[in-house]
Amino acid sequence: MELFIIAAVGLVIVLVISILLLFSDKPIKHIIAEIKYEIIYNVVGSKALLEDIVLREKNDSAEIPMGKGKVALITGGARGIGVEVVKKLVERDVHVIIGCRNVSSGEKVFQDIRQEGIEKGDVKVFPLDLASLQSIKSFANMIKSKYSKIHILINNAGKMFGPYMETEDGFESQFQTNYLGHFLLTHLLLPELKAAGEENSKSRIVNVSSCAHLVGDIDFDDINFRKQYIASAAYAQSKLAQILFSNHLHSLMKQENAPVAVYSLHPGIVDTELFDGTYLKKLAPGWAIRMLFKTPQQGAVTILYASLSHKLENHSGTYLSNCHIMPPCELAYSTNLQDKLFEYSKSLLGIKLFGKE
Ligand SMILES: NC(=O)c1ccc[n+]([C@@H]2O[C@H](COP(=O)([O-])OP(=O)(O)OC[C@H]3O[C@@H](n4cnc5c(N)ncnc54)[C@H](OP(=O)(O)O)[C@@H]3O)[C@@H](O)[C@H]2O)c1
Ligand SMILES: *[C@@H]1O[C@H](CO)[C@@H](O)[C@H](O)[C@H]1NC(C)=O
Ligand SMILES: *[C@@H]1O[C@H](CO)[C@@H](O)[C@H](O)[C@H]1NC(C)=O
Ligand SMILES: *[C@@H]1O[C@H](CO)[C@@H](O)[C@H](O)[C@H]1NC(C)=O
Ligand SMILES: CC(=O)N[C@H]1CO[C@H](CO)[C@@H](O)[C@@H]1O
Repeated sequence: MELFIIAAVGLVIVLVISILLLFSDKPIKHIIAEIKYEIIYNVVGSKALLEDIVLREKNDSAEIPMGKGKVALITGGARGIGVEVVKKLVERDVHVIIGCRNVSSGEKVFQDIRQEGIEKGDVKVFPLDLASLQSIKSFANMIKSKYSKIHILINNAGKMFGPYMETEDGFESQFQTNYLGHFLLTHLLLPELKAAGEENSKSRIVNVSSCAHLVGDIDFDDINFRKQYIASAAYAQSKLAQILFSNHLHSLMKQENAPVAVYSLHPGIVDTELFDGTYLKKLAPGWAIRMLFKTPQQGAVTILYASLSHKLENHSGTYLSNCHIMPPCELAYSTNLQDKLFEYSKSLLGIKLFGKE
């Protein structure tokens, strides 16, 4: 039954988009590329949905240990999956820092948590807009002045699709919000992460990527998609870049013998506002989405697992889905591509030594 709904919804979306595109005034090459991406996304998405359905119940009961004394920083903790991550971390007695664009919405999240009667933990909210390198630097300075140790960094904030847009720094907005902004944030906070880690209890960097990385590639000649913008290709590129970076950073930390573990993950296909404005939301009936997608609470589980589970202590550098270590795509292992992207990102940001200044 679920298989049938997934196939039907996917087919309708591909058809409708193909028809719409044929009537648009885009060049035929662009139309073919968009349709190709649409088909591949539907295949990858359907596979991920099935995986979630098969594995989801097991992980609703995933064991998440307490985190008393730990400080966790999450980007985008005031909406979507992030809210549920914050709530569960506070329940586990963690001190949570939320970086988000609207500080009062972050504070509202904390009020709601206290109103639910959860007395443990704490939440502090600071302004962060990943679409502004200046904002990221101010945010990091603020955090560094208040905290000497950060045990968990959760790079969660993200943006999907949408019309072509460049940030104030001149980068395609998904590339900067999902990848480059987190690259800079991780660079700036690495000293505090290193300070918090211990030999047998490493600090952790958790990158919320996506199964969409499977269809991604890195286009160094046109990283901002100025020549031909395909929103889904740009999203996939940004999510692949996160995983490449995770893997590279893992090697770097190992070389330095630094007590920092890194994980990247796919949270599942989750019913959040991330899909607002997509054809999926416009065409698929609400009941089908509720039946097939994870709730934000379920989407938070793998992130919490990566943040706190003892079982992962010796598994830095892995990619998780449904609390399960999974192989990412072949490209993610390419050390050539990892190195190239790492050097390229450093040069874009004017960073000489990563994590040191
Ligand atoms: N939902 C899914 O099915 C799915 C699947 C795979 C991966 N993911 C990934 O999971 C993560 C969370 O997604 P979600 O589903 O919770 O999406 P969501 O409900 O749309 O929330 C997105 C979050 O990102 C923040 N954000 C966006 N742009 C930002 C910016 N410029 N600066 C700071 N924060 C910004 C938002 O904060 P504001 O409140 O300031 O807007 C919000 O907290 C994303 O990385 C997404 O790619 C989601
Ligand atoms: C910020 O969040 C608060 C609380 O959720 C909300 O009332 C307000 O409208 C938001 N402001 C903006 C500019 O979105
Ligand atoms: C996570 O990805 C960001 C880019 O999105 C990168 O800057 C950061 O170093 C990565 N961290 C890890 C541990 O992979
Ligand atoms: C991780 O590896 C160390 C060193 O080999 C070992 O002492 C420790 O018990 C391992 N931890 C877990 C949770 O497996
Ligand atoms: C923490 C936990 O229980 N994770 C489980 C999620 O589902 C997979 C697949 O069944 C299990 O192998 C994991 O152990």
